Amino acid sequence: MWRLVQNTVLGTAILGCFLPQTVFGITLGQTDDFSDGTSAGWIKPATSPPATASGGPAGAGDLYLENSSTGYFGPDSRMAFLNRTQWTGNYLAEGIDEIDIDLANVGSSDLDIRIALSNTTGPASTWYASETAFHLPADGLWRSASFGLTDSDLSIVSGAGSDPLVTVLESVLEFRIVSAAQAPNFRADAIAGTLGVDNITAGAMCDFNADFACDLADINLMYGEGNLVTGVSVTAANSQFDLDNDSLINKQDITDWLLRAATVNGYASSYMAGDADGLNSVSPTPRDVDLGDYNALATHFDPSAVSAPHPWEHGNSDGDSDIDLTDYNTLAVNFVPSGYGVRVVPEPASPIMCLLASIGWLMIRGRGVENHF
Ligand SMILES: [Ca+2]
Ligand SMILES: [Ca+2]
Ligand SMILES: [Ca+2]
Ligand SMILES: [Ca+2]
Repeated sequence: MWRLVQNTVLGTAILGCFLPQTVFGITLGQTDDFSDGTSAGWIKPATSPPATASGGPAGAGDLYLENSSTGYFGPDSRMAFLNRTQWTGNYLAEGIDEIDIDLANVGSSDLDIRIALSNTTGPASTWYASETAFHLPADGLWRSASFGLTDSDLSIVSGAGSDPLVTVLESVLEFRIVSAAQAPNFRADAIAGTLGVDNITAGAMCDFNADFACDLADINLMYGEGNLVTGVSVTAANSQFDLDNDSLINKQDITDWLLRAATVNGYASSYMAGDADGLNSVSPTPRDVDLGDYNALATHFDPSAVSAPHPWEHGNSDGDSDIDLTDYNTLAVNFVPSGYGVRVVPEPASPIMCLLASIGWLMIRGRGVENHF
């Protein structure tokens, strides 16, 4: 009996090593480019999936997905298609807060594209949809659209009050691309149209150089926009840096970036201002504000900004042109040489536990053979 229980426990532990740790597959940076000629899991439940066509944003030979709708009655009347496979899962854990899609309207009616997400499937579910549609004139030109996944980007359009947005983003089960002109909606308009989509990409707002990492290079790109203490006005060319959407790139955007980047990199708390050498670290690497950070600041101390520009790693935590007492005081207030944001992550199926369980299993199996039960 003891052996039965022990064998069962160990057997279960070993089995756990070989089962997928997550059921669904959303990952930061994943892209559907339709280059294999399939619809890549995008479907229309009542009819055939949309088909690929040639002539995407990269030109002749670049395959894209083309979805048509009739505008009349029946299953093909509405401009919508959806995914219940690789676009499901935990968007928050992956740090995904932006979906980028190349779009072309190859039909004859203007379209207004939104994304919609639910943590269950079907019309009775909680649905969030893009607050603002991406207007797509019927001119056949390819355009790059970004759809945010934050509270200010998405509105609840069904199941109001049942699940907050974070709950849905932690377990997305259906992802839709729809055309809905009048208001946020997970249901598409009945409209005669033909929509081309390509390069559907899961991105992060804190990634400014499109390498699907949020690190030192990105915050320094934000610094390159100008003096972030006085603030920089937003234009069409630099709007990606305005993370809080107040039309000014300033201190609050640095604060937002430090939190978003830490989330993408697996930390439960923000990077701290003053951590001059810490922004390229990824969880579980410890973070600190220590003498190393102080030395970086002291080495580059430049209150008159004679040697400007000063990037983050010089100890310039406020994003202006100097390294001065303000930067020093921030570092001093945040000084924590023992490390910050430390948390213990239980890993029941870690490789070491799997190895130990396997060894225990083999020992018991071996003894069982030897004793002939
Ligand atoms: Ca393509
Ligand atoms: Ca980046
Ligand atoms: Ca540090
Ligand atoms: Ca400064």
